Amino acid sequence: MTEMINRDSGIDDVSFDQLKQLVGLVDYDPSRDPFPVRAMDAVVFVVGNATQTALFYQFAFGMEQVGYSGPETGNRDHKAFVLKSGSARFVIKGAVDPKSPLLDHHRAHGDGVVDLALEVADVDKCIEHARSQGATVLEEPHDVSDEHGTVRVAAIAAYGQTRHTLVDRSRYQGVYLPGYVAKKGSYVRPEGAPKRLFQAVDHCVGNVELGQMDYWVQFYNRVMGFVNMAEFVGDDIATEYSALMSKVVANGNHRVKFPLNEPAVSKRKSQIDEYLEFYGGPGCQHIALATNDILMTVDQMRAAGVEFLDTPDSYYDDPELRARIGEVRAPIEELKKRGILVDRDEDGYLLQIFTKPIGDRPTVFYELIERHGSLGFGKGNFKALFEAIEREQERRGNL
Ligand code: TYF
Ligand code: FE
Repeated sequence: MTEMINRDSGIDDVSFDQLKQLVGLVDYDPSRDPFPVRAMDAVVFVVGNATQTALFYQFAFGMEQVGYSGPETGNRDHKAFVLKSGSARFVIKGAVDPKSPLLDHHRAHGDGVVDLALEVADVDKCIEHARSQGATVLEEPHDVSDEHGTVRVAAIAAYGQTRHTLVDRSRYQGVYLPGYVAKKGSYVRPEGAPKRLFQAVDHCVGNVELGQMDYWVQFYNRVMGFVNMAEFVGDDIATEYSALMSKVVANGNHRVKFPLNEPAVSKRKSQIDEYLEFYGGPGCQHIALATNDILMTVDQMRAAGVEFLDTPDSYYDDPELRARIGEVRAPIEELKKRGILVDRDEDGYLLQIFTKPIGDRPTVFYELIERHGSLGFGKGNFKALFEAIEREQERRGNL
C-alpha cells in the first residue's frame, strides 16, 4: 500500500516528503474510498472588509496574494482575494453590492469561514455517494470554464452554514477558478523577510451544538468516508477542566483532518458555548497551520501584531511535563519565551501555540503547529490551553 498516496495531489511549492512530516500523512488505498479527497482546496472566508483582511494575511501571516475577483473583473457582487502560503490557499470575500448575499452571512456570523473546499478527483462520484447517504447537495456537479480550462464543482452542506465545495481542477490552469484573474497584492514584503511563515493547513476544527458532535462525526464517516482518529476528549476530561468534548475525523491519508467539538455541561460557560453564541450557531472554530519553524513563525507574527494566548511559566517548570516531553529540537527556554506548548506521544512530539480570536467576535482563531512524528493534536496541553482560553473568556466577561 506504500505507493497508494497521490503523490501529485494538490501540492505545490511543498514536496510530498515535507508535507508528510508537516501534517502527518498515512498510506491508504483511494480506490476503495467511496469519497476520495486529495487535499484541502481552499479555506474561504466572508469578512466585513476583504480589502483590508487580505492585507492582514499578507503582512501578518506572510501570505502571498495571487488572485483577485471583483468589479474590475466583472464581479459586481463582491471582492475576493486569493492568498497562498505553500500548499495552503485562503480566499477572502467581502460584499460590494449592498444586496450581496454575503452580507446576510456576515450579519449573522461576523468574519468567518463559509467553505472548507476540498480537492477531489471525481466530483460526480463523491456527490453520488454523499446523496445516497442523505447529504444536502447545495450545488449539483457542473463545469465552469474560461480561457484557462474547465473546473468541475459541486457543494454539500456541513455544520451550520458551512459548506464543502468539491473541486476537480485537473483540467484547469488558471490561478484559482474562472472569474478570478492572476493579481499580486500592492503590499511589498520587507527585504529579507522569510519566504513564508507556514507551509500547509494541518486541520480545521468545527464547533457544533451540545449533543451534535457524534452526529457530525457519523456524517463525515458515512457521507464522506472519513475515518476516526484516536485523539478525543470524552466525558471524563470534559467535566474535569475542558468544558468540551472533541473527536477527530480525517480523510484516508490524513491530509484533511477535521476535529469536531461540542460544549460539555460544566460549572462555567464552555468556550464552545461562547463561540456558538457569538458566531450565531455552529461553524469553524480554528484553523491549524503547519510550520517547519514555529519559533520563527511566532516571532514574525508577533512582530506584526498578532496576539497569542499566554502560557504561565509554571507550565515549563513542571517537572512532570519536563520528564514527559524529554528532548525537543529547541531549548525549553526558547519555547518558554514565546509561550509555545509541547506534547509528546508514542509517535513523536509536536510544538503548538494558539492565537487569540483574530476578528471582533470571540470566534475564529489560529493554531500554529510543528510536528515531529506526533499525529496528535496536543492532548497533553489541553489543560494548560483551556485554562488560557478561560482567562481570555473571563477578560471578555463571558465566563
Ligand atoms: O484541534 C485540536 O483538537 C487542538 C485542541 O477549543 C483544541 O488544537 C481543541 C479545542 C479547542 C482548542 C484547541
Ligand atoms: Fe487544533
